[in-house]
Parts: sequence; structure tokens; C-alpha cells
Amino acid sequence: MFNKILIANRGEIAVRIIRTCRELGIRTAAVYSEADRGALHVRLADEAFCIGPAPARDSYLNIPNIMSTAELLDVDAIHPGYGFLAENPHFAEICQDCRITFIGPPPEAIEKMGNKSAARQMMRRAGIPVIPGSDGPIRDEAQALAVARETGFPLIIKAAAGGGGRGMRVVHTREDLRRHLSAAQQEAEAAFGNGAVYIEKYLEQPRHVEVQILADGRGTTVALGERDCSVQRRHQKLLEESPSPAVSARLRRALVRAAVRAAEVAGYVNAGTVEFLVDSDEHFYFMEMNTRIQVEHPVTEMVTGIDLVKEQIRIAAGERLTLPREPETRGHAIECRVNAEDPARDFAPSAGPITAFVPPGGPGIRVDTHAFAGYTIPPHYDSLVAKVIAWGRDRDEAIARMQRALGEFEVRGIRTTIPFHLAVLDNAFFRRGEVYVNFVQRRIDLSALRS
Ligand code: MV4
Repeated sequence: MFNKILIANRGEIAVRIIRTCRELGIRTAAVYSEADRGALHVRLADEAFCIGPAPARDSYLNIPNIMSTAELLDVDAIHPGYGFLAENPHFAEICQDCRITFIGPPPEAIEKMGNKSAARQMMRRAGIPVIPGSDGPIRDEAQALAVARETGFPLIIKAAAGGGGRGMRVVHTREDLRRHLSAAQQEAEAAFGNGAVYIEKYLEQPRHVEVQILADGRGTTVALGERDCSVQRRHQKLLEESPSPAVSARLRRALVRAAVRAAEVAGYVNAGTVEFLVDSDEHFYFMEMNTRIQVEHPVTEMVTGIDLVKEQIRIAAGERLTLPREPETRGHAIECRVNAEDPARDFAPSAGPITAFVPPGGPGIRVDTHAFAGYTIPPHYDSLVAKVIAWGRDRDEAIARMQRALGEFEVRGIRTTIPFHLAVLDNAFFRRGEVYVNFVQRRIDLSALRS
């Protein structure tokens, strides 16, 4: 096992990782930007080192500064958390070259899954359902039109180097396809340095369902059930739950099998998430694979009782997974992301000093946060302030506990997304489990949140 881990991240996830390291008896080294001197992860770690100015590109994305800190502090491993360097194959490779363990998948697996078109091709060839569309990147207009004849309209053009909703265009007619194809390719080239795009049939009201997997690189890959992440806005997830209210036992078996197979054909090691779209007829399609620990991992932890960060560290240290092939789940968990944003003002950022902070507690409630009274949310990073996770024996109990917890939660000085969550939890469609990716847009009246 490792003696010391450097956490190449900040905020709640850095705190989350430090907590597990402490339980494992592993020393922790925090890194921080000039804007994060007073941050909780700096206070909780055994050691902390400033790696640069506030902008992420100068600090949390500054590979030379992070690697020299890792050498200086003599760490055995680096945990990248999510965001920043977590899915940078170049960074994972540099760690390897420096003989510091990257707590995540091998660089080759990150690279493979980073190309969404190649990943889709690989999954299709492995017999995993993918949305009808092109086999690989689109070469020219004639090929695009030929694919469109197969799939019909609407269809969607996606950037191979995109993902998470970046670089997508919905197309309704043959004329639109001509116009959008070259624009999409140019945009992808400018945004990602890779102009490759691919085409899929556009699904009108899918759900976003993802399967958590763990693979130890010694022949064992396990799936830890699914999360439903359909409640999102502009590709920002806001509320996630496990199990999905839309997934039957039969669909779950199929999703889990497909996810394990996806991880195996990719030569995947460590924690990962296989994303699917699910339509109203219970058809499911592989979308992409996320090669990191995700923001919403606690809902899986709450229903399985498994510490995913602990498993990540054990796997990276070369240990064998000792979990059953299909771990049992118990009850229902929901996560609400409390962001420093004003939902009544189009989710405008609301950074600044937090004057009062009284998080909820009590039965079935977990709060993952780096915030406290007197802390100032810096404007330079993402707006996540706290994740409130509610567990219940069933979905209704989890909802009731979440409503109770958010009602208790006192945050003053900044605006938060708490009023938005209360509106979702009270929504009749949500309560019936009728959520799909356009749920927020269609069913939540944001103007009613104006206070
Ligand atoms: C789609 C789709 C409909 N049809 N692909 C957005 C994020 C990226 N992972 C893929 N996304 C979508 N791909 C086809 N063929 C609809 C979306 C989509 C979406 C997916 C998951 C969660 C939220 C979403 C919001 C809008 C669109």
C-alpha cells in the first residue's frame, strides 16, 4: 500500500479523497492555488504546497508544478479527482514515467475512451448496442448523406474529441446536414484540435443512465448498479439517483452485462462509468465511458456500502478486488448538487463570502462539502458548494429525507440551487420517476423560483 498520496485537485473531492486516505493510514499531500490558501483541503491534508496563481491553467492544470511537488514531497501516487487532469492521458503517462502511480486507468484506456467515435466503434464491434449511425468518423458529405438515408432525421453530429455534450448539433433536413457538417468539423478542429465528427440518429426523449464499474486489472470487473442522471440543465447534472426509477430488473441485468463487457474490451482498470441513453421502450445504447471517479459517486456508495475511493486506491496499489461479482444494493439514494448559482437568474454564478453555513444531518443524510461559515467561494473554479445525499429504504423515503435536509440547510451570503431542488422534489413528474434529459426544460418553471 502507498505511504503518501498527492491529491491533484481542490474542493469537495479533494476533501473526500483525504478522508479515505486517512482511514487507510496513508499520508496526504494537498496542492493549492493562491486563491485556495484558506481552503478546507489544505487544512485537512498532512502537508500542503502552493502550485501557482488562481487560474486553473497556472495551478491545478500546471503539470510541471504538480510533478515537481510530487517529487519534492516524495509521494508514491497521485489521485486526480474529477475534472482538471483526471482524463488527460498525457498526465497519466508522465506519472508512469516518473514512477508515481496515477490513481486511475492506464493512459491507453483514457486515450481510447477520449475518442468518442473510436470508442463507439470498439463497442459496436464487441456487440454492445450503439445508436444507429456512422461507423467511425465522417469522411465527406456524400458519406454523411448515405448515413442519413439509413438513420433518417433528426440526427445528431458529434465531435469525436467532444463528449459530455460539447460539440453536438442536431440536424433536421438534408440541407441542414450539408451546412452543419462543415461547420461542426471546423468547430471541432478549433475547440479540440481534432475536426473528426460522427453521426447518430437523434433520440428525442432519452434518459441518461450510467453504470459504475470497478476493474482490478487481474481479471475481475464488477458493476455496482446504475445511476439515473437525467435531471440536468445544459449538460450540467443537478440531481442524480440510484437505482434509476426507469430501470427494471431485466434492463438492469442487460445494462450491467454491457458495462462489464465494455470495460473488458477496453482493457479498463480502476473505477469507471459507462454512460447509456435509454429510450421509452427500454432500449439502451452505449454513449461514452468516463474514465474517472464522478461527482455523483456517493449515490452508488450509499446503496452499495462500498467506498469507491478506497477501491480506487487499492486497485492502483495492485490489490485484488474482494467484492462479489454483483454486489447487492439496498434502498434508494438521491444526490442534490448545491451550487453557488442563482436558479432564478438563469443559474448565474454567485461566488463570494459565505456568512452562515449550517449543513443538514440526521438519519440517512450525508453532506460532502469543502464549505464552512467564513469561507469565500472563489470565482475561478466550478460552482459546487455541497452535495447533499439522502438515503432511504425506498425512493419515497429518500425524497422525503432530501426535502427535510434541504429545508434545514442554511447558506447565507450567496445564492444557491436549493430552491431549484425543492421545486424538482415537489414536481409530480419527478415524483412518478418520469425524468428524461429535457425534464428541467419541460417541467420546471424557473421563473416561479424568483424570490
Ligand atoms: C444524444 C442525444 C440524443 N440522441 N445522442 C449529451 C451529452 C452526451 N453524452 C450525449 N448527449 C446526448 N446525445 C443521440 N443520438 C441526447 C443527448 C443529450 C443528453 C444526454 C445525456 C444527458 C443530458 C442530455 C441533454 C441533452 C442532450
